[in-house]
Amino acid sequence: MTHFVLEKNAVVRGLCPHDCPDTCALLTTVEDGRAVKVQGNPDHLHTQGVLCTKVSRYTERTYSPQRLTHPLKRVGPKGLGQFEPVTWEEAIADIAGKLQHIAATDPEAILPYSYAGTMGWVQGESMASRFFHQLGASFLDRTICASAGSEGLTYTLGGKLGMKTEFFSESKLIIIWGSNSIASNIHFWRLAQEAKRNGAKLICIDPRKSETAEKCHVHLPIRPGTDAALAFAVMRELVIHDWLDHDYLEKYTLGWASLRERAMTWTLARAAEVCGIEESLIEDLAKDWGTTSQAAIRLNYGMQRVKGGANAVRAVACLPALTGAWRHRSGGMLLSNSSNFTVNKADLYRPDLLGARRPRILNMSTIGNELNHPGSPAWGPQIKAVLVYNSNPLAVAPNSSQVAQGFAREDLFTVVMEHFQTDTADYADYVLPATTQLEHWDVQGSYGHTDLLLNRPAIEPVGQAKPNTEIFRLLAKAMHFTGPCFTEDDLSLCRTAAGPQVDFEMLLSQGFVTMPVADAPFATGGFATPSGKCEFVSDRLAAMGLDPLPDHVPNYEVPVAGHKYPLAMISPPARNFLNSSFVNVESLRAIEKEPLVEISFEDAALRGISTGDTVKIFNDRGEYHCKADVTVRARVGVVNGLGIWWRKFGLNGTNVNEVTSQLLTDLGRAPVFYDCQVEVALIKKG
Ligand SMILES: Nc1nc2c(c(=O)[nH]1)N[C@H]1C(S)=C(S)[C@@H](COP(=O)(O)OP(=O)(O)OC[C@H]3O[C@@H](n4cnc5c(=O)[nH]c(N)nc54)[C@H](O)[C@@H]3O)O[C@H]1N2
Ligand SMILES: Nc1nc2c(c(=O)[nH]1)N[C@H]1C(S)=C(S)[C@@H](COP(=O)(O)OP(=O)(O)OC[C@H]3O[C@@H](n4cnc5c(=O)[nH]c(N)nc54)[C@H](O)[C@@H]3O)O[C@H]1N2
Ligand code: SF4
Ligand SMILES: [Mo]
Repeated sequence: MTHFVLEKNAVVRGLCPHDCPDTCALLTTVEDGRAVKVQGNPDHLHTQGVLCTKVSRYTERTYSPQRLTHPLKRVGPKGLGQFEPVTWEEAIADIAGKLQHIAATDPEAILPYSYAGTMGWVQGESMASRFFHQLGASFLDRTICASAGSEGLTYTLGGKLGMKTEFFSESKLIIIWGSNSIASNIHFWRLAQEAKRNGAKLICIDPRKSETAEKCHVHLPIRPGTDAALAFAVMRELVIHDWLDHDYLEKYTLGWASLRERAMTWTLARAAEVCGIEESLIEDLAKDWGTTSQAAIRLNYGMQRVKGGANAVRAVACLPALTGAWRHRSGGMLLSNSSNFTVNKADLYRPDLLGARRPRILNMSTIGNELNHPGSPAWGPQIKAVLVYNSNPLAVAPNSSQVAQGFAREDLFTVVMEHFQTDTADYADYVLPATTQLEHWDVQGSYGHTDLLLNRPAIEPVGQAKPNTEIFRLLAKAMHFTGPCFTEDDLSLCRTAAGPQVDFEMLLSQGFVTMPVADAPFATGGFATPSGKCEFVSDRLAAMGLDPLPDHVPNYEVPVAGHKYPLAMISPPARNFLNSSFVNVESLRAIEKEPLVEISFEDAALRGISTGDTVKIFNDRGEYHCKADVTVRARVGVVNGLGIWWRKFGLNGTNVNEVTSQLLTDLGRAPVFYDCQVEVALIKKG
């Protein structure tokens, strides 16, 4: 283990590991071995000394009386959360024995399940990957958040690349597209405010009149899943008014003639009908985009959680090339910057441990189906064991009744590594207490900016908690996996992850380093696509038998007059939660109060619903009870079921994912959380 002595009194440099584009630099004040304060590092450009409300309460979360402090073994029925404490030795020996027994028949019956509870490269997939590679377990396709948009972006721009976030402060037009920045990207909102003070116009495109939408100059409340239609109508306007940068189009793009042809079919009237907004809003949007130099789009993942999510991202990603917005450092677009970081995968994950084996890949987004699959020669063995870390699938995966049914299987062996007794932990055979960011080492990049950060432990582990890495080292040892890669300590893993190209000494002393990224990455082309151009048309997609051009792909579930589920439901996050993290932090839950659905005055009146009433949201997949909020935040025909509450805090023991489906996006195999038709009915007044 790391021979590293923690100081009893210190201010310790760290990083916020949550799934958030801001990736803040933290300063934790430690007094007498106890963390008393967590603040933003004022020396870090992107943090500017400020944290969101959630993480400012980090000590409350860390020292919560509900923290898991010792290993637990299930003693009651699955799902009820009845456990007794056991020693680490007993837990590890039993888990290793069970896994060995399953692996003796077929290691692919074992599945890791993890996502972004921590985005750290070390406490994420480092020792864990080595362990599962050696074991030969099934692979997990980590699609639950961003893979549709990421693929769309990658086919068009060549990678998860875009504007440097800091230059949005100089933009003259910012379109916030499918993002509630005030809730989920607060440091970007500060930049947008700065731009606004310097005269920039802010436009928000979002079905919900979010906290962000109401503070922008213009809000386009489009129907969920219609962003590509909007983008095409904008393109057509750009053509008609010749707001195009012909030189840029010619030199740095591929397939303009074909894209133009498709765009010309999207009249204002056609797009207005599909998007459910007035023509003039689209006309004005196009004019602003076409006539403002230094125009920028902050796209975010909210708009790709629908059937056509990847195509929508592709369509929007064409817009900056049409007008040559990329020529300016304060123009272009940003969805994600994560391709600027290169995790040293070969050394960190050690895929070589697989040898000749090529285990099957199972999709985390359809875990409900997968856990209930009996196994078949084509599909492979039935899943017999799941090891969950950094994720809470019972709450976050779609179609939860199926997920719950799967995890309730008596013949399934489930291990959950967690900070808290989550909905998923309630179904575990063993719950293992994990350390938080204040208690372990890590290193990671960001998907919203271009700095790499290091996290030092500030305090000793709370109770008997152990880092994920240590849990996998212990399991590896118990399963007789030998070799130095199974004993590498966490500080060394940080070094391995960062790779040789990073100045690790600077990372150690300063806590962050900036990646070498050009200020205006595509000013003169240089896209990371095979052609080096912005690919409106993709030969790679054509080779896969897919449409080489972006298109408007309608939702799976669309409102049909007279249909029994007439309302579209989106389920963006509540501001004070981060996915299902923080829901159990009492002071934050007190702000969000109760699970609720936002519904328009018109839709509420039709159903006799008033604010504060208890309602049910339902469809053929299930029903979810919550409180109604009759509000202008919801547009007619769309309800907003704010997420992601723990099921056990729900009024009927479910959450919003009870009604979402396991269907997948056009590209990227991602879930379609915001492509979901429901009905809402009154249960109880007041
Ligand atoms: N406070 C807080 N911050 C978070 C998170 C959190 O849970 N809470 N989650 C983190 C994670 S995991 C991620 S991936 C990022 C997500 O970052 P964002 O993608 O910015 O996520 P949201 O804030 O959910 O914003 C999505 C917005 O998209 C809107 N939307 C829904 N459907 C559509 C559509 O079809 N078209 C358009 N144009 N808009 C649509 C929603 O109403 C919502 O306001 O945020 C991260 N930050
Ligand atoms: N309906 C609906 N569903 C959604 C979404 C939506 O908008 N609507 N958003 C989706 C998105 S964008 C995402 S990213 C997923 C998020 O899904 P997840 O990544 O599963 O996110 P969380 O719900 O925050 O769960 C993370 C868990 O990891 C734990 N954890 C944190 N750090 C550590 C650690 O160091 N070690 C261990 N062992 N555990 C740790 C936390 O305590 C927490 O319980 O949810 C998706 N689900
Ligand atoms: S959740 Fe986001 S905004 Fe909040 S501290 Fe972490 S990185 Fe910063
Ligand atoms: Mo996410």
